[in-house]
Amino acid sequence: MRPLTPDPDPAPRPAAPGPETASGAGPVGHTIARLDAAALGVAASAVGLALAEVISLANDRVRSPILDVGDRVIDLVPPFVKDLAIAWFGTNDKIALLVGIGVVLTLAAGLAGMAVLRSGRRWGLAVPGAFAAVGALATWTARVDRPWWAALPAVLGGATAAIVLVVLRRRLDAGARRRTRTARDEAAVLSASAIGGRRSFLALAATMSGGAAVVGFGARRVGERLAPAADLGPAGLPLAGRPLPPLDPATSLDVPGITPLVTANDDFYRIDTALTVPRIEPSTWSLRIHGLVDEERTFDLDDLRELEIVEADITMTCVSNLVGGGLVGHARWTGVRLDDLLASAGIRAEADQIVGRSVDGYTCGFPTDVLDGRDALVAIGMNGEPLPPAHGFPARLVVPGLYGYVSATKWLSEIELTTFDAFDHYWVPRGYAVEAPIHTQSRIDLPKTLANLPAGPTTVAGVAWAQTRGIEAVEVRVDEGPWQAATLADAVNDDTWRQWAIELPLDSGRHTLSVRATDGTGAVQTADRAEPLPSGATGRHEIVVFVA
Ligand SMILES: Nc1nc2c(c(=O)[nH]1)N[C@H]1C(S)=C(S)[C@@H](COP(=O)(O)O)O[C@H]1N2
Ligand SMILES: [Mo]
Repeated sequence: MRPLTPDPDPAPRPAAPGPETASGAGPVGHTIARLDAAALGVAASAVGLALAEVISLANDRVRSPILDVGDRVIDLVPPFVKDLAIAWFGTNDKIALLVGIGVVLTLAAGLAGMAVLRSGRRWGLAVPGAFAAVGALATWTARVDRPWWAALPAVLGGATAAIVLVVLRRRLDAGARRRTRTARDEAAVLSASAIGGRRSFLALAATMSGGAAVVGFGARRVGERLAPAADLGPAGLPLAGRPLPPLDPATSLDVPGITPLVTANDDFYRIDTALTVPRIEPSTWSLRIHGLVDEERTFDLDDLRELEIVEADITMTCVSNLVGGGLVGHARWTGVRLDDLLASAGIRAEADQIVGRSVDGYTCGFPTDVLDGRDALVAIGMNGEPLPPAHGFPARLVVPGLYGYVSATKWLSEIELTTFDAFDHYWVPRGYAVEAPIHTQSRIDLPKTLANLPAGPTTVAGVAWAQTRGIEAVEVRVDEGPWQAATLADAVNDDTWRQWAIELPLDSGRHTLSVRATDGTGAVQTADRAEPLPSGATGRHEIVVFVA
């Protein structure tokens, strides 16, 4: 409801044009003016931002200021904030960021509108000017080089917002003058025409904001539609020269509800710094291998097809995975061996770091030591399909035994041979470790934590991983009882997680179940707790259950 309190000071005020008039019309006029001003700010900003989205459809080098500001926020937040965001929102962290930006923008636009009303027109224009400047700066400071005109959407959007602000404010001023005139005829601020004028202003502002939102979101949808298809063309995903046999059934346990050995592409966790998934036209894609090499090489997809295509079963893990968390998944990858590719360029003796760079400027970096015969791949297929866009189409790195942030560059565009002295990969200046081998970990997936169970035998099951070392044993204990050996599914290889299960008799009461794994070197998973930052979480997964 609109505040209908009578004005306690109905004395007529001098009619002076400008902001003072609107905000000086007594408490009622004052409230009205503030809301009008906020609506003015929001409408002008919405129109400017929507225009920016439309212009950014022109081509993929002209950038959306909102998305670029989001990208810079991702680059600038301290890593603990990133870990918190992942902990709170999981893979929805990007949606949370966009919603956050939307809320901040709306508040800023509303406050800006109010500031415009209080100060002169010139100051008011500083607000869209600042929006445009922040957007342009975000575009120009991207991780990849951008032409100056990449920021045109921000600049033109800002200019449009400024124009809308001026025009709407004229309208608002006219309305305010009308109201003050009626106030002079006493019955005042609440006269039908004043409210009517106000209503029509608010309706106009709301219509503009709503229309702009539809256009802006519509432009994004159109942009997604225009994106090149993640399709390897009529030839499809090449088949491996010597395909791997289908997985032996003995590598999976017959336990209902156990985490499947192979993670479906749609269920595979996704972690990256890309607010919008980079979409790459496969016919224009190429991979450049350069730096400390004997001969620089460039491969397009057809060139890769000419090389020996291989398959490998590799479990990937994110350094941000909490003990017991879900940022781990397993796939059968198709691609070319990294050692083959690099051998074709010739690695110079000084090189000790292999850097993978993405089309969006993300970098990973890992030691040349991993060229030790393990199945490090430039992958183009995941579980028999081309890589899905979110997982790096058309090509990515996959290196067994290393956390994804140091090894698994998606949307791969360059591999550079360099030294650790000369280059820090993306997460290093943000506090993460330079080198990051995966810790031995085990997870209880059944029963769920805090489950209510009937007394008697209970199946406890899950997965354990120690890529490159393999899993030799998994043990479970109830409360402080003895460690009991779980049954293991057959191992696929040392780079693949292993399912485990055990049936335990549980008596009634509250119990803590703990798990620990032993890797192929005989080392038992540490009980020492560590946070993901800087080199991955450690400690044992424990769950609590209630037995009736
Ligand atoms: N281009 C790019 N590649 C990237 C990242 C990224 O932010 N950008 N994140 C890495 C991290 S931290 C992980 S854990 C893996 C996750 O791969 P997935 O999303 O396919 O599971 O990708 C890696 N590759
Ligand atoms: Mo990660």
